[in-house]
Parts: sequence; structure tokens; C-alpha cells
Amino acid sequence: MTVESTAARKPRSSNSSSGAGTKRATAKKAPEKKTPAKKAAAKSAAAKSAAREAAPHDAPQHDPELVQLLTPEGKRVEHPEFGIDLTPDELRGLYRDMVLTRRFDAEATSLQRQGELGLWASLLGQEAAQIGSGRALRDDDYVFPTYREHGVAWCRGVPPENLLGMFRGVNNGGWDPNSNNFHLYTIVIGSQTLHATGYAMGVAKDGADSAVIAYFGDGASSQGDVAESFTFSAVYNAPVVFFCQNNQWAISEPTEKQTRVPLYQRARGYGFPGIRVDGNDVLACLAVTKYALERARSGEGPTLVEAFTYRMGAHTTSDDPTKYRRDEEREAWEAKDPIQRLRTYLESEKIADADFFAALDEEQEALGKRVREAVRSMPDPDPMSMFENVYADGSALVDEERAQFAAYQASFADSPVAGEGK
Ligand SMILES: Cc1ncc(C[n+]2csc(CCOP(=O)(O)OP(=O)(O)O)c2C)c(N)n1
Ligand SMILES: [Mg+2]
Repeated sequence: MTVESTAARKPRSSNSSSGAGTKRATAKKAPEKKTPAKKAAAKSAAAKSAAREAAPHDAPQHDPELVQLLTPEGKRVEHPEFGIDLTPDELRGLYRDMVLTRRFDAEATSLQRQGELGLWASLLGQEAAQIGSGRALRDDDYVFPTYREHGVAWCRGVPPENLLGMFRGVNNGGWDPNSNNFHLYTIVIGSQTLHATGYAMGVAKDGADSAVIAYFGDGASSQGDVAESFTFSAVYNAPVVFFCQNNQWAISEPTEKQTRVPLYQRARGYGFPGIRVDGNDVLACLAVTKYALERARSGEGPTLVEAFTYRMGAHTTSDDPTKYRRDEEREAWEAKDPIQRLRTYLESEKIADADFFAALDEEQEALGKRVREAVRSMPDPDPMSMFENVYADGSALVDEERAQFAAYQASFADSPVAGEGK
């Protein structure tokens, strides 16, 4: 069934629950005996409702237009529109990036389990989407991430331990966005697409040839902010790439609850191109993002890239995905693992040898140790510091709250602000 036929299929019926019908239905009636005809009607209504639910499930999944350059089996394939030619060094570099990012992520998950972090949002499974797109960027491009872009942060040169301060609750971010052109993590779903669009409009006004990239998820695609940023960026021809990691889930809501068409096709309605790329193929993600960034730089406006991938772990460490999805789904995606497929390719083409993998294992261990030590030694902030930088010129309400909080803090025997507010 085509997407069009799904949409056109069901004219809304107007005779059932409107006007007098509604009144009659709400009037009190004696309990009715279910006749076979009524039972059949109820059954058919239930079947229709199930069909309505089920109909769109297949539509976004079976799209043939997926850009892929490296199959899940590790075979290099060609695509008629997108190609990439990388040196052995570059290929090994992409593999190293993905392995170290995964290791950092696993370390952070463990640190949360040990009580060192309050929360962690794992990127497990999304390494190719993030490293491929992250390595397509130029230094002068600007990135607006969600809260899960640890691989992109790695590509931007943000020290990984700095990503953990906010999750430990000791700071409000952890890095200077302008040092690496990597904005702070954004928790308000979809809002960073507006920031990116506004920033990109500024870049165009400055006459610069850099580009902007906004990361967001399949769930965020339902937000009004994302729709507004699509409209504005298209109309103003803003140099922005919308990079949607469709990891199939928005906490416990599947993508089918966000859209009736494949997400990349949304772009067409706004007047710019959309491309679906295999989000577990680092080569394809690199090639497609490079192309989209070039379009932005050369004044051709926005592109939507939908990286079709999977969130292998929980939404965050507070979530239990076994409550809403089946093991078989995860297992099917395990076979498409982004790191394993590149390893198979590197080995079969003799681009990397045993020494390379052994050295990388050692590097992983060193990174893990570094991250653990850095987190454990992060100083607790002065509790009063949360009142700083709220208003440039101060505010009576914040002053009042500061005084109340100081008094509360001072009521503890070991208070770091003892004396204040007493
Ligand atoms: C405006 C807003 N609404 C709701 C939430 C709660 N929330 C946090 S993450 C999330 C799901 C986001 O899913 P998706 O965009 O697919 O990104 P993913 O977590 O899968 O990377 C929601 C609803 C929020 N942070 N902000
Ligand atoms: Mg998602």
C-alpha cells in the first residue's frame, strides 16, 4: 500500500456521533442484551480500530530510498547519487571514533549505576549517525545538539568528561559553546531547531559560508518548534541541516505514533529536500551530511536528513524499555550494528590489523579510567551559585528566593553557607 492510498482511504464519517445522535447516546437506557448482530458489529468496529492503528506501521519502515554505502554485513556498495572516497587512515579514524564514543557512553552508564551521575542518556547504537555527521562538519560550522549527541561532541573536541557535569548535577552545561561551536545540550524537545534556524539566518546575514546543523529525534519531529523552524529556514533559505536521528522511539512511543509518512518526506511540503540515510552506516551518514552541508554553504537552503537507526539502550537510565518493546526488535537491530559492520570491512579489506585493534583496546581502557577519575573528582558547586546569572540586573524575586535558600542552608550544622541568612 502506498502512503498516498493510506491517507486517502478513510473519508471521515459524519453521521454517527454528532447532533441528535449524541443526545440519544447519552440518554439513560436499560442494559441491552447483546444480539449476534450487535456482537458482530462490535467485533467489526474493534477490527477497524485495530486496522487504523496498524495501517501506518508499515509505511515508514519499508521505504526503498535508504542511502547505504556499507551493508550490515560489512560490504561496500555504491549509490547512484552519494559516494565517498576515504583513505585507510580516515576509515580507521571513523572506527576509532565510534569505538571510543561507545566506551565513553558505557562508562557513563556505569557511573550512573554507581550513583556518580543522577541520569544518563545513552547513545548506544547511534554511533554511526553521530560520528558520520560529526566528521562531515567544518570547524566553523555550528552545532545545536539534543542531550544525546555525545559522539558529535567527541568530533567537535569537547572533552568527554565535560559532558558529565550536568548529569552529575554540578553545573548547568559543562563547556563553553563558542570554543568548539557546539551549543549546550538542550532538554526541551525540538527547541534547538529554532535556535539553529535563527543562528543560520544570522550566518547568512553575515555573509559567512559556514553552515549550521540541528540534531533532533523522531519524537521531536511532532513538536511545533520543528515545524516552525522548517517553515522559517525554507522561506529564508537558511544554511541549516536538520539531522533527525530516527531511533524508532520517543521514550515509549514508537515512530508510527509521530508520523504517517516517512519522516524525510516531511521536508517536501516545506519546499526543501529530505534524504533518508542508513543511520548505522557511518560512510553513508558522512557522505549525505557533507552533501547537505555543501548545499547550505552554497546558498541552496536547508536539507532534512533522516538517519534511520535504533536506540539500543533505554531512553535514559530512568527508563525500562522491556515494558514497551520486544527483545526480538532489539535483536534484529543488533545484526545491523554500526561498529561491527565497519570492523568486518576493515578486516576483510586488510585496512586494519590486529595491532590496530589491540592499541585501540588500550586506548579505550585509558579513556574509561580518565572519565571515572574526572567524574569522581568534580567539585560540588556552591549551592548559592544557582542564583547567579539569572538576570543581568538582578530581580526582587530572585533576591527573596536567595535569602530564603541561604537561611535554609544555614540551618544545617555542616552548611557551606553557615552564617549567611542567619
Ligand atoms: C517540550 C518537551 N516535551 C516533553 C519532554 C519530555 N521528553 C524528554 S525526551 C522525550 C522523547 C524525545 O524523543 P525523540 O525526539 O525521539 O529523541 P530520543 O530521546 O529518542 O533521542 C520527551 C517526550 C521534553 N523534554 N520537552
Ligand atoms: Mg527517538
